[in-house]
Amino acid sequence: MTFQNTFLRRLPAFIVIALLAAACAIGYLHRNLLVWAFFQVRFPGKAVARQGLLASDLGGGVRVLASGLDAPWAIGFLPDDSVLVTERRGALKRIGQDGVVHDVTGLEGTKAVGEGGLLGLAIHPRFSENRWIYLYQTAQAPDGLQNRVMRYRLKDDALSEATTVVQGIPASSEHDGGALAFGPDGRLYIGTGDAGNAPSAQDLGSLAGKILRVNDDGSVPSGNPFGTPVWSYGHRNVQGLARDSLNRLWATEHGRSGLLRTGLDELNLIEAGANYGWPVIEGDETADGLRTAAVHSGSSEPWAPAGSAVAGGNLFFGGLRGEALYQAKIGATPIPVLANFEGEFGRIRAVAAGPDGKLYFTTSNTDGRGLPRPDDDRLIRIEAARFQ
Ligand SMILES: [Ca+2]
Repeated sequence: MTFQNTFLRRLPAFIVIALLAAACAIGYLHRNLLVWAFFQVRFPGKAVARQGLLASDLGGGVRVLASGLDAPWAIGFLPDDSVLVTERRGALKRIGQDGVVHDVTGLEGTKAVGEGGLLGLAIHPRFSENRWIYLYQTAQAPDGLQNRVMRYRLKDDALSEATTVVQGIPASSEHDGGALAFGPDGRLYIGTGDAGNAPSAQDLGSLAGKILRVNDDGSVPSGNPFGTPVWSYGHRNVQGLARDSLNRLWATEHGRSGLLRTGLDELNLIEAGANYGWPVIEGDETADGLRTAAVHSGSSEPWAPAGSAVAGGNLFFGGLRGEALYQAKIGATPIPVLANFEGEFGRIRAVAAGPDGKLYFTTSNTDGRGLPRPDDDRLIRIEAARFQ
């Protein structure tokens, strides 16, 4: 047998091996795309959101205020209208209305693992007097990861006087919650996640899978339904809290993601002491003593809902997997949901209503689950009045 014959007989195997190697190399180079494609798989079921506006419908009403951010998670406004932005890997930025990005120094202890890291942000209602800001942070505790709420004094782009306000919120690489918002009662509301342990959402002794209410020093206010920080329970992963014009509290919540059942992302109207059902009921299921979602995504087009804000009669929330700025018309029953900017900016995380009456949101394409554009991630300002 000649060398040539052997080579020709083995040629098909060589070609198969070469093709496999090329496929692996291309797959590795485009791993973000493969992850994206996997997460874009749609499942059968009824889609809830209708198509809303495109950026072009707003004409010049869309302005990129800052670019090059690193997985921004939450935004808040200072009295001078500059925007504080948390970045999940642990940095805090202040962005002026001129678009200049300033580093805020003095923040330590962030443990960015999976969905955990530097998450929510709230600015004290009397910030002008006390200069207090609140941050929701995943950190290392002696017995593992924990989520905690820290209070800092912010002056001249530096943090000082670190104070732990709430600690011992269960943490994990997934379902870390992270929403922070002050209520009209001056109390701090905190959205947590089940940290991957679903039964903990029903355990009133755990801070996982809850909405908490505390005083600005972390103590338990009189009037809390269980005499603990727990305000409501049975939540899977609360990442957005917003008040409407009637001072009602709304929470966005991620539904399950799995191969057999996915989506059922929820918007819930929150009342003290109520049980929102996870993991006993999901979506529009009902059961005695459990609250059903005000509206949910269905399973065919999941939202993965994040930060939220109310402007006019609309509650806006960011869609990570849905890649849209969702708009829930909360004055109507049933609540219609529109998907604005669908696919135009990629994943959308933080949403907040500015003191200037405009709406601000951030993209989340550098969080490891998206396809970053060259100038991602971005802080974008839009004219809220354009939305009906
Ligand atoms: Ca629920």
